[in-house]
Amino acid sequence: MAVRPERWDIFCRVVDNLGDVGVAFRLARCLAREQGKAVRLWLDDLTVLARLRRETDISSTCQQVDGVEVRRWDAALDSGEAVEEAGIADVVVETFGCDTPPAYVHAMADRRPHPRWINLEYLSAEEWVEGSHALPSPHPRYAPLTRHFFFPGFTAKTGGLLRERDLLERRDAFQADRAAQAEFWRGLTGAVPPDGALKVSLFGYAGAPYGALLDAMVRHAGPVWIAAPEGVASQAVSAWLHGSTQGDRGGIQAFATAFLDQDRYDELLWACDLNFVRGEDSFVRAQWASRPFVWHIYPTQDGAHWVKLGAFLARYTAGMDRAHATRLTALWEAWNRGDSPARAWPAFDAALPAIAPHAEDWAERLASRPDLAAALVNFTDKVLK
Ligand code: TRH
Repeated sequence: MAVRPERWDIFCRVVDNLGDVGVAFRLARCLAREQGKAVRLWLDDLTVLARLRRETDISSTCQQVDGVEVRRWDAALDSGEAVEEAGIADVVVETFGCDTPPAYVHAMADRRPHPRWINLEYLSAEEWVEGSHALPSPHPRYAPLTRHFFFPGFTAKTGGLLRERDLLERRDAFQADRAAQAEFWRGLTGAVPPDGALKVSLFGYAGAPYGALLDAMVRHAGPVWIAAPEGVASQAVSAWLHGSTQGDRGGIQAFATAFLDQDRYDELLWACDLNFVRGEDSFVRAQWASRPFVWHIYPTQDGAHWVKLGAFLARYTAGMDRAHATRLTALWEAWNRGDSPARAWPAFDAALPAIAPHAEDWAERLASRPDLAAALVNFTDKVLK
């Protein structure tokens, strides 16, 4: 008799921006495509997914998007009236502490065996993550129903990073294929970068010194080709171009482009020599692109993001030539403070040829570990069963 695939429910409530959904969808797709799970992704805001995957129907309560069953997480689920119809999964994942709907939790407590229950946390390079990863937290009211914390991370004592099985192979093929890259650039900007141009993608938060960076890049020895997908970065590029969405200024060819589909954004990262990224998902994708990058961390009111930024820089620059590490850190810190990179950019620019191999080594080291979806399945199979 055929064994039915294990059923997984992933809950994601949009806090802010795009990354919560970006990460949750990527996880759901890996679990469905690569781990053979029957996955339902419950989203409270389908418009964010529609930005990342244009095929999404924001009016639908249940749809297939790229092999993932996407359900609208609405009041009916919260009130409990839709819980019976929906049924309870074998494994329940709440992302970023979004709190599984209480009526659903109540039904989980009644189900035997209890579903395995995971809280997938935000990514951090901080040391304390290893001590918190995989810890149990019995539900105060429904014990022994227990939630386990699962942390992405950069070490073997964490859950690792999301990485589709064929990602690195597709990356290598694209980065070796000049014709594919030329076609990509033609599709995105209408033109192909000149040979030897420094190709840069820009994605970040409000407050980053975009104009000052472009001014500093004018001093780069050679042509610079900048692509900024629709958002605060593209608005800053247009302002720098005096209102145009593309143009040449001081040897810099800059483009305010359309927002790319999530998978095509990978190609932008692979096609560039340097990527400015932000948050969590693009931050990870830039590392898989195996190219130098600058991370605009999601700023928090309490300033805790500085500790998080420092923790990642410590891991990322370990083993790097100290002078190069200092130059990279100076640019990252100026970028995150919103300070002009007029001083930090030239030093970083000069070190780029030496930093590039480090980015490749870093990606290779990360790729030696299981991907997050596989680690999560292993955890729910081996540890929780
Ligand atoms: O949008 P973000 O700032 O999301 C952030 C993070 O999730 C962070 O962890 C969270 O605390 C905060 O929100 C509330 O950055 P992030 O994580 O890079 O997500 C952006 C998504 O957009 C990512 O999946 C890549 C995708 N993207 C595209 O699909 N096309 C594009 O053109 C661009 C620029 C990005």
